Amino acid sequence: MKKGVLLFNPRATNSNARIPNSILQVAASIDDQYSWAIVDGNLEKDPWKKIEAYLSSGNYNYFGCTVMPGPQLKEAIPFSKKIRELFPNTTIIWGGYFASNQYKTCLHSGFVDFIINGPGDHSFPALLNAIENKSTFKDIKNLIYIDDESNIVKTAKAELLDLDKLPALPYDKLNEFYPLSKYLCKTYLGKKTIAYHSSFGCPFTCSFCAVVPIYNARWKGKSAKGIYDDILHIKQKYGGDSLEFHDNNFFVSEKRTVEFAKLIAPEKITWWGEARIDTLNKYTDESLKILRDAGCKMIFFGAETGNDEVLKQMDKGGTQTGAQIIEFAERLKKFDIIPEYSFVLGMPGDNEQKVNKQIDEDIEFIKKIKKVNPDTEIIIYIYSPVPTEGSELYETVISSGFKFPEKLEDWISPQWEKFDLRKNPLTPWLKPYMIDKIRNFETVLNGKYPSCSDIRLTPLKRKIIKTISSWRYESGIYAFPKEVRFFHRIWKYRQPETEGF
Ligand code: B12
Ligand code: SF4
Repeated sequence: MKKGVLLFNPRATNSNARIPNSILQVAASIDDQYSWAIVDGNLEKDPWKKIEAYLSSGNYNYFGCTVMPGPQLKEAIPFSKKIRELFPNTTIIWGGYFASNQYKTCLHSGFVDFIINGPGDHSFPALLNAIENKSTFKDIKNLIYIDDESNIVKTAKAELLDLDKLPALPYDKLNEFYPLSKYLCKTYLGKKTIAYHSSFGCPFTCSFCAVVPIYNARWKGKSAKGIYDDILHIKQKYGGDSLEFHDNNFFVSEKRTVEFAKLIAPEKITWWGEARIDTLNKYTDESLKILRDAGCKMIFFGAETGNDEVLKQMDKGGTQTGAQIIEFAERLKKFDIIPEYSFVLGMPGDNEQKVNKQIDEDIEFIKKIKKVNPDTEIIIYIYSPVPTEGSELYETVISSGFKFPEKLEDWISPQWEKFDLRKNPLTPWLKPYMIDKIRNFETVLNGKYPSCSDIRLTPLKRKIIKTISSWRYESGIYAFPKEVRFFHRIWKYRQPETEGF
């Protein structure tokens, strides 16, 4: 008899749990063939207790875990290891960005049996069926495993699936495990924010991006009508009033975005998504106006840097330029859409002086943007390499002496945890004084311009922190901003760069 599948979403956040779309989509893929249960680490005090109870029941012999870098590893690694020890007959399958990008380390751990490399919608049921029927794995696409000769086998990538033809996400069944109301959280967008994912991949190849090795510049989106129907269902049945698109790049198709905006406009829903500056800059004024009128309040963009040479090194060049980044921030002001610009500082350079100079230039560039559009939200990341084997940037990184951990458990050591959060990248070219400079500037910037996404900061608190940070921001004296940090700490300032969104 076929046994059940236990799906686990390790804790990624301490507050505001989002709908766990990754495992929910995986659940949808097997819903008609296997029984399944979900344990969501974001909503459990002691998820291990629950996992142990499910596995002890004898009704589950597959454990599927979604894993992105960072805090999710703190549960994914020890729990999978314990399952191997206590329930050795359970097959352990990992999916998600960390598993796909760090597949060698995962498989050599001895407690990850299979990795779904990219979308699991067809591959996961195919894998379960192959195990049940004792048939071969090599023809299953998007799969990585160790074969009988101890070789790692990476099977062919599947064509991107038609999202309109995939089964609907089982929201109602999720609601039986965890009330959906717990996932509709209060954000700056609304009181019950829905997290929704409407496309696979991204058509671009930025050399620092973890999406590239998985999707190889491919993108496929669900139809505007399909998205609208899903959102309407959640709105009507569960009261969702606002929306975060979790797509890597929601705005690829102007036609689809505008069509969706026209459909959603009467619903009075405020929404947010991620885009490219060069893509959105091609949208007509009319389209941008339609988006804003339909509730699009803020859009996240990877601005990365103002230096055209570095943009080229990042493979962002050609169409995105420093001048365009500034002009576009100004253009969006006209439409009352807030640009949320993220920057990647600390890219490799020919020598120490060059790396440091680039950081100074990026800081000045960010200040220029704030001048033309002070509402622009700025997110600063420190460059953390991703293993895009074969890319020029990856070769530069490896030749500088940088090495990823060789053992899976090393990823949960404190220093690698910081790497995951893009806080301390452990890259040899970045000296401690440079990291301090970036962090100090970020603190002062967040003081002078507190994020509008921090809904806990009252107008008075905003005013106080802005006032005390102003002189540092204007004078460029960012070192030791203890007084700003003090207020951030006591008021628990929210940083979208580590907490997500
Ligand atoms: C939602 C989200 C979060 C949420 C997590 C909410 C939750 N789970 O409760 C929050 C906001 C907490 C978060 C945080 C972070 N995130 Co995040 N996050 C995402 C986001 C936007 C969506 C994930 C999602 O739901 N996708 C929708 C599902 C349907 O797609 P999917 O995950 O790819 O799943 C499919 C396949 O991968 C596969 N699959 C996935 N899991 C599994 C499991 C099994 C068993 C199987 C069989 C298959 C399978 O099948 C699925 C269906 O086809 C992604 C970007 C993206 N578009 O995916 C980034 C992303 C995963 N995050 C990323 C990162 C780096 C982080 C952070 C570590 C850093 C940061 N600053 O963003 C932080 C960590 C901080 C913290 N406190 O945890 C990166 C990972 C990059 C990398 N180097 O690998 C991504 C790719 C964003 C990016 N482009 O940089 N994140
Ligand atoms: S546009 Fe964004 S998601 Fe696409 S490859 Fe570049 S950084 Fe990654």
